[in-house]
This record gives sequence, structure tokens and C-alpha cells, in this order.
Amino acid sequence: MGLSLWRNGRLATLDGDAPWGLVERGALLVEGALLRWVGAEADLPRGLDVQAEHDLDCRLVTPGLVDCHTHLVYGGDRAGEFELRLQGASYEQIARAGGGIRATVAATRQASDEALFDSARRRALALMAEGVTTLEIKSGYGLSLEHEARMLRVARRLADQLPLTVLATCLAAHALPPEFEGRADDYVDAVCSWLPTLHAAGLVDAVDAFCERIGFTPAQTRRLFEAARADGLPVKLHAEQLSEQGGARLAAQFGALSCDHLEYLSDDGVAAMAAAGTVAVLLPGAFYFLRETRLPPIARLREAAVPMAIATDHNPGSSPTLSPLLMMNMACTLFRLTPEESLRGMTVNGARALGLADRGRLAAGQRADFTVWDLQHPHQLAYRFGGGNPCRRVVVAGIERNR
Ligand code: DI6
Ligand code: FE
Repeated sequence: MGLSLWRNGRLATLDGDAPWGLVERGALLVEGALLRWVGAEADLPRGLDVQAEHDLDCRLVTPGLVDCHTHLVYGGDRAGEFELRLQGASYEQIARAGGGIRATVAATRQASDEALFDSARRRALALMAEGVTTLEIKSGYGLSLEHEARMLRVARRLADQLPLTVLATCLAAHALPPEFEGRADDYVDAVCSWLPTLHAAGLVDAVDAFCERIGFTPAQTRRLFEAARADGLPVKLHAEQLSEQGGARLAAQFGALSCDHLEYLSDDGVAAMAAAGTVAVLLPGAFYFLRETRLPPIARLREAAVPMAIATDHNPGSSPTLSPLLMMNMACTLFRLTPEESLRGMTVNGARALGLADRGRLAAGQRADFTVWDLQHPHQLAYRFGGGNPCRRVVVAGIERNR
């Protein structure tokens, strides 16, 4: 297999002990879809049969960004609800009045497969333009076997047609659909019965739920997780976003890949996640857009060495953003992560939240997914916000994506 050499870059490898894993005048040697060698150009092994050489022009190179939590496939928007919230209605009040997630469920069920695909494709392209090479997409606006399957198929089709990795998560336990009004337990039974069908159709990589006062109880979440486990699927959870439900502790008992949001996470929850190796996925976009004031316990998570990831949580209700870099900035300004933690959150720890150990660092043996930025130092990534996209080139599985 031919070797290609990318030389003359400043590499934030996130590998090794140096801050950012920084390598000046660095080079990357790519063989097929993998990185074969990464280091200082002066140390490049001799006598290699390099077939293509690319000059990085002293630019910054990072691992490709990983957006590990999105709800990218849906119909309609919720700009009207944004106005209502500005007039004083809360997210929970709107949800209880039948708006919120349920409004998007109605719009999604009405949208054709093509319309869902086209709008999701445009959103994926916007994320990719800012350096994303791996993306997770949740269902959860279908809430019936037919419509959940439709959403998941759109996610799979995006993976087929676009140069990036897409993981699909079944979030059928997102809200109670109108046809199950007053029968939440029956709905959870139904979702448990859909999992093997969706899994057998190759549509699911993980199972998620919204464990919340306006979502599902810990007991219902437990039943869903038992069904996921019986079907061999990993779990993750929307936990402690608006109130403390003990969801994180429960998820940790099931060895969850991640718990996401976590504004109301307790000390117990932190300890359980640390023991289980569960990643904390922080979503500053939703915190900002819902004008939350309660911060996730960052210092505690850091002390307990729980890996912290950052994601856009792109969705029409609580985080209609398509900018991973803005989320890195907000993770620093709002949550007080360091700029380096924010980059680790969008790369290596995001990958870990998806159960992927083959990406997120620039090191031999990792996938050759990397992003070239029109920047000199990695701390500039989180510093800038709102426009002027510095992403210049993106390589996915060793192949440069068209600009
Ligand atoms: N938490 C969120 O932030 C999204 N889902 C969830 O469980 C919001 C989904 C929406 O409002 O449409
Ligand atoms: Fe979410």
C-alpha cells in the first residue's frame, strides 16, 4: 500500500505527556486509512517509499473532530418556541403543554424520507466544514417503530454518502408519543420490543434515553437498559440535565459509554461514573440556549479523572448550533474547561464516549482522520468564536476531503 507524507505542520497530537502533545515541524506518514508514523520531521525514518507528499505550510494539525452527541435528523424548527421562552415560558412548561420534543415529532413524522435526508445532509456538511470527521446521530423524534427506523436509516445513508463516520443511537425513549398518553410503562415495553428489530436491521450502534421529570423514570430507564444489554447493545444516557434523578448512577451500573448533560450530577454520580469508566459529555450549547445557571460539577469530574467530552447536542429545541468550535469556546467560558481540555473533549474523549479507541489522537496505528487549521497554536481554537471558520483541509481515513 502506498505511503503519503504530510510534512511541515505543527501537530497537536494529544498523545504523550507534553501539553497538547505538541510537535513542532511535525510530519504524518499515512498508509491506507491509518497513521503509520507521527513525529518531528527530523526524526522521520529513512528509506521510505513515499508516493505522495503534502506541505502543511506550518499550519496547525489536530485529530479530526468528533461530535459525539447530536440529534441531527428532524423536520421543522422551534424558533417560535424560542420566542415563547424569551417571554418567560420554561422549556419544561412548553414540553408539558405538548410543545417541545413532541412538536418536532409531529414535524418529523410528516416529513418525507428525502426531506429528512436533505436537511440532515446540509447540517452534517456544516459540521464537516468545521473539521468534524466522526458524528453521532440520535433518533428520538419518530417515537414509533416505523418512524424511528426511518430516522436511523437517514443516519446510515449519511454515512454511505458523505466522507465521515456516523454512529446511530436509538433514542426512542426520548418523550412519550401522543398515542401512549398516560401509558409510559407500555411505551417503554414497546421500545424494548423494537430494539431487536432495529438492531437486526443494522440500524443501531447504541441505546440512549431521556431520564428526566419530563422524560422517563430511572425504573423505566433500567428496563430499557436491560433490554439493550440482552440485545448486546451499549448504553448512554441523557442524565441530570434539568433535575437530579440518579440516572448517572444507574447508567454507570450498566457500564454506560457516557452520561450526557449532567448539570445536576451528584457526588455519588461522579464516583459511579469514575468507577465505571463512563465519559461525561458536556453540552454547553444547551446550557447556554436554555439559559441554565446550574453548572455541571467540572471540578469534581476533573478530580475523579472522569474523561470529559464536549459535543454540539445539535437539536431544534435546546441547541440549534452547528459549530463545534463555538462549543469548545463555550466549554471554556461557561464551564471553565481549559482550552486543552476543550480540544480533548472534541477529539479523544468524544471518541471514547462512542466506544471508539481508534481515533482522537495523532499516533501510529490510529485512523488517519485529521484536520488542518489556518492557525498557529491549538489554544487559538477555543479562543475565537462566531465565524471566520479556520478549518482549511480535512483528511478522512487517509483521503483528503474535497474542499
Ligand atoms: N435533551 C436535550 O437537550 C435534547 N433532548 C434531550 O433529551 C433536546 C431535544 C429537543 O428539545 O428537541
Ligand atoms: Fe441531547
